[in-house]
Amino acid sequence: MLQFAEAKNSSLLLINPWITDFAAYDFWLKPVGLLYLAAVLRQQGYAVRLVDCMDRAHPAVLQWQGLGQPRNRRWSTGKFLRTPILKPAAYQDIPRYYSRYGMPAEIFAQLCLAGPPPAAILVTSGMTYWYPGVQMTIAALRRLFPKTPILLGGIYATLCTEHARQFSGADVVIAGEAESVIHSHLRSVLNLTPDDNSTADIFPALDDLPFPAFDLYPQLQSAAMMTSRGCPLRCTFCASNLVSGKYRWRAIDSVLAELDWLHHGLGVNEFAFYDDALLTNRDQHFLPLCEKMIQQQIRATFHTPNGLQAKFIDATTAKFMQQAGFKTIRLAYESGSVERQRDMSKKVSNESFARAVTNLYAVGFGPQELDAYVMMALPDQPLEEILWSLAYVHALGIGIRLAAFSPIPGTVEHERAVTRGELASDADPLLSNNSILPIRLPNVPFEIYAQINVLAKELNKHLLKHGRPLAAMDELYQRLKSQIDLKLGHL
Ligand code: B12
Repeated sequence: MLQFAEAKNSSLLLINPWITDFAAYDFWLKPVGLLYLAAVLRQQGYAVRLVDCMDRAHPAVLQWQGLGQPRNRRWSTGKFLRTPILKPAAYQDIPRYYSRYGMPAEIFAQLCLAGPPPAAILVTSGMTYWYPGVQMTIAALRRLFPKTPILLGGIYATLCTEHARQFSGADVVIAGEAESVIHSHLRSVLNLTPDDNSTADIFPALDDLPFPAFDLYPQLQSAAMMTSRGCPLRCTFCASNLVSGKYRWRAIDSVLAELDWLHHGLGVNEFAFYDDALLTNRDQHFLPLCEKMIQQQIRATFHTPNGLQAKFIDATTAKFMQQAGFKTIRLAYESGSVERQRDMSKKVSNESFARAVTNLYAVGFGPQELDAYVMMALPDQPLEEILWSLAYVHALGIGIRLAAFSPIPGTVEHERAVTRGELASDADPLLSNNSILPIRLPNVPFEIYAQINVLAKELNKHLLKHGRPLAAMDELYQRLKSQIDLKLGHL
């Protein structure tokens, strides 16, 4: 048996797998969880290497495309490379192309083989319905390293653990946050025994964790940050409490030190906050953090792709966000139905939402920076509820981001869908893809939802072009409703 001290010579290969979906776009996508593990393992003496299939800025990927720099859109976002692939049987009726997104397979193989042979391979996973990408990645790794143990963790592994054990191809599947347990799993996989001083299994507080190992990227254009983990709310559709444990937050100085390292040390100018509840502890956490970011004059831009809770955006918060350099602000609205808002978790009301928008407008934000998530195809959701919500958001002068609902295993809505007989309890995780609208109303065809999507896009275009809404709320709602009624009449 190897001694623990020998772990210090063990080389580990960390992999962010390909995505398989109908669409995927790089909104500052980074495998933060895997990078935390990389940093912890490095601290414990392992030699770690990262191959991120979704790294658009990797020199080998750019060279393959004949590019010097990635083709970026606003704020270093951009399209992933796309390879059309056959649709899984569960998607045969969906009239859309299906693809594998990320680096070409030959580049992936080259990069995996470029270092010393790994003692073990750690693969992360994202959305549950991206599991075919995980399977493909693991199959490719098996061909390259037939005898090396492969460990799988991440969101799919956590929410669909049994499915992953059966179908992913990994040797070991580990659910949940793993900084505190990864070392003991590796010890057993690698047949290592601990040395006497090993404290690796003591659960680390967030501030004891090293910064996520972003320095493993050869070129970095954006980074994702987490100033907190978990969420105190229990929204019926959300799985945050199943994947992220209890709500807790980091010391501001630690967040600032990480920001400083990423910005001045690694040259990153675009930052996405991945927190589930960035504003919850506003007075002790977010506002003092912004204040220091402003004092330190960090010349970077900040984005909140995960929806913010509107009720916390008062005049001061809006002012601080503007001064600190926030450029993409997404608000969690979900639905204008008061009953639905109450049932979901009471996190938002139409009044608190409108107040947040007014406060953000007052400090100079506009449709370029602001949009709101509106959920579509929720259980028993009348079309009128969606249209009313769209009209409400647009009339306030901000963009609409339609987020189709899908029941995530382990959530209240999943349970409800199973009880109502709309979903099998062991349904294929592919059916949790929001693109396929798994819980749409039985008498409403797919085309109607597609049309609502088109209408939302048209409203957004109008707002960006003219800087003001197409019409006031009531008129707008009537217009949307008559357009959808017309379409329904034609079908
Ligand atoms: C940031 C985020 C995003 C980002 C992108 C994140 C990404 N890299 O893909 C954005 C904002 C773009 C996004 C979008 C969406 N998201 Co999102 N998102 C999150 C969020 C808030 C955090 C994920 C994260 O980075 N966590 C931080 C790290 C530290 O945790 P971690 O990755 O889990 O890693 C830990 C463990 O898993 C483990 N681990 C990880 N890797 C490995 C590997 C090994 C070997 C081991 C042993 C362990 C291990 O250890 C890590 C450290 O503790 C989660 C909620 C949550 N709290 O997890 C939702 C979540 C993943 N998203 C979700 C949803 C629904 C969506 C959307 C569909 C929303 C919508 N309707 O539009 C879209 C779809 C995106 C798409 N199709 O491209 C769902 C999951 C859905 C599903 N079926 O899987 C979640 C769970 C939230 C929810 N509503 O319940 N999302």
